[in-house]
Amino acid sequence: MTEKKPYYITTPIYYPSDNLHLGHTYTTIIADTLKKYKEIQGYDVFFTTGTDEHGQKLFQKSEEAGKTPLDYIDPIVASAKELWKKLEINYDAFVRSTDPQHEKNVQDIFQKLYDKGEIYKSVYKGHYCTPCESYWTDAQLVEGKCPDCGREVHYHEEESYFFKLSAYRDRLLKLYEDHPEFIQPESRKNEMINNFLKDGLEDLSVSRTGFDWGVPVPFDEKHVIYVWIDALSCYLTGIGYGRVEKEFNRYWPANVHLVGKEIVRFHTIIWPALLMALDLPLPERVFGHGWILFDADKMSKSKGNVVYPEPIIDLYGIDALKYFVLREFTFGQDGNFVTEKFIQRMNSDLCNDLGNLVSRTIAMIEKYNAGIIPAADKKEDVDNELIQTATEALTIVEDYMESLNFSQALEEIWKVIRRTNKYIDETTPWILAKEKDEERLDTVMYNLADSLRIISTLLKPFLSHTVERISIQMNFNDLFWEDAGDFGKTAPGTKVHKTENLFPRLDVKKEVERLQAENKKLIEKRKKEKMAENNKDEIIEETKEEFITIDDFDKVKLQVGLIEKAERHPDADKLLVFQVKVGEETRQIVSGIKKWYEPEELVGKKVIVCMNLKPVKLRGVESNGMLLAADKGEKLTMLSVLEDIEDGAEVS
Ligand code: ME8
Repeated sequence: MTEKKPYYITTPIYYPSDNLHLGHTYTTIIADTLKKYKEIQGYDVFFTTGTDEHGQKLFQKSEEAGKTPLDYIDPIVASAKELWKKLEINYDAFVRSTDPQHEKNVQDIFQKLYDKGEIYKSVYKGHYCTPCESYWTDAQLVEGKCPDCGREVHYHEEESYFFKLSAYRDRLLKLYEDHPEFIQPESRKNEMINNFLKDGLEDLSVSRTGFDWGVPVPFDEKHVIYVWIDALSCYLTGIGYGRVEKEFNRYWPANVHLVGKEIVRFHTIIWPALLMALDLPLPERVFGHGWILFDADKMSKSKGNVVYPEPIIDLYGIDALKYFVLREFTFGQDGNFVTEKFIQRMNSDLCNDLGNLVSRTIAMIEKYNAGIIPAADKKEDVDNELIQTATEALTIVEDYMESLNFSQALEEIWKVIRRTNKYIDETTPWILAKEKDEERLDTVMYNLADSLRIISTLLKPFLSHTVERISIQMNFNDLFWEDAGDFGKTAPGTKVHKTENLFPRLDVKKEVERLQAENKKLIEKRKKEKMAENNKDEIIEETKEEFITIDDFDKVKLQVGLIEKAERHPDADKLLVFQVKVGEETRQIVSGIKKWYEPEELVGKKVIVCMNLKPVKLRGVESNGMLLAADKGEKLTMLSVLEDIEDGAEVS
């Protein structure tokens, strides 16, 4: 027997600052599906995931809860593991970064880098964003705020160890050039080059002194190792780095690091540079997928738009959730989670297309052939078309899977499903039965059964439960991947029997309400549990960033203005240029509302003006202030006043 080739997949190790949501589940489902797919293809796959448990943010969270960090983190880690169990995620290593073995390995890595002269001590100066645990330079700040999360930063200086990242710029550029597949999708590579590498790289601060919830620097206990060396090393420690050399050498380098787009930078700049410094081979590729958005916004607990996977699994099963996330979101791009779409896809793709095909096929074989799959002897052209679509799908699916395009791979399988359904309509078995053309009817039944075999085989890595349920009814024993490229592998004489419908037909409105209610219930339940644990009446910290104080509000100067003049912007289709009288003064304001208003419509209208917005030039025309408008997605409408009031009046 030939030895199986190793294949190594990782997900990020997630922060256990809160229960994991649909976003984390997305990456993990992708990794698990890829694992199943590679295993079916004969690889020996290792899959590492875990939790990233150090850092100031987690420390602060635990302090707010009045707990030690581990007391705070442990239940969240347990619930993450519970979730993966519920989803039948088949990981091989779950690295907790607080695991003593991992911590020791991280210290060894740090020591090794220091001994090699890759790390040196200096002073870090910059603007620090606590939630992101990142320092930013003046130039990187956006309007004085953190460029990643938009929150307040504070200036800070501290002694720190630095990794000589700057020395790796040219090697990184060469890596991208020699291995175009290293960063995927391609667009992310350009982002990395343009945003971070083009103008040179700075050395990276890799230790902190302000808190001690981290792995101590082995030769200077005043410092803890800053999160990224600690977190990224999980990909090594998960497969036994410094511990089980044989296992490590077998699986390293990784074939795919799956990550969300926001941490591509860490995985394609810092990580390969660290590996180069450690003289370790580099991973084959880093895939930065897009975000699952909710109402076009990133899911976050503070925004109250978290979707938890548990209610979806409880109500509709693992396969429905997997199918939706793998099919709906084009891998690499952002996509909106819309509950209606989830239910609609269950109805159209799972219930109508797949479910109906299975139940119609089995019902007909039972009716016309006493439940025994007949042999096929009387072929017609229409059969060849079906056979071609069915047998060609294998290589197309493989190609899509090679580029991790799960959505298109599933679409390809659905092409076969839809083609097979069409075949029933084209061959009209009920008429063949009426006309007693038994030979032809047998051929049609056989072709349907064998197409279902191919479909089931191709679906195995994606929807294993569904395939199992089809296999029980169709009496498929072994479904071999390679056989999906051949027609005629189903043995005539196989007995089928109908037991259940695969997917029920759902009432969209009712189910949307039900699912949203269940998600809300879970959010409330988790909130209450936390309150009970922390002995609090109300969890204020979760939502505090949503509120501003009256002092904050007072900072915004709003006044009533009279539009005296409105014209099209000379260089921009979407912009209008207004002259707005506000009491004694007249302001020039540029506004992006051309799509909704003709300039003439607005002259003479009273509007609300934000007076103290920093002046900007928009396509070369200066704008001093902002006109307020209400946004209803499709339509913008200008804000005005109910009663006539002098321009210049203050809005408060
Ligand atoms: O960044 N859509 O952890 P994290 C899609 N600990 N994917 C999402 C998502 C969303 N809305 N939200 C989260 C960290 N993810 C570090 C990683 S790795 C050495 C250290 C997924 O808890 C996605 O994979 O913030 C993203 O990169 C990851 O969760 C971030 O998880």
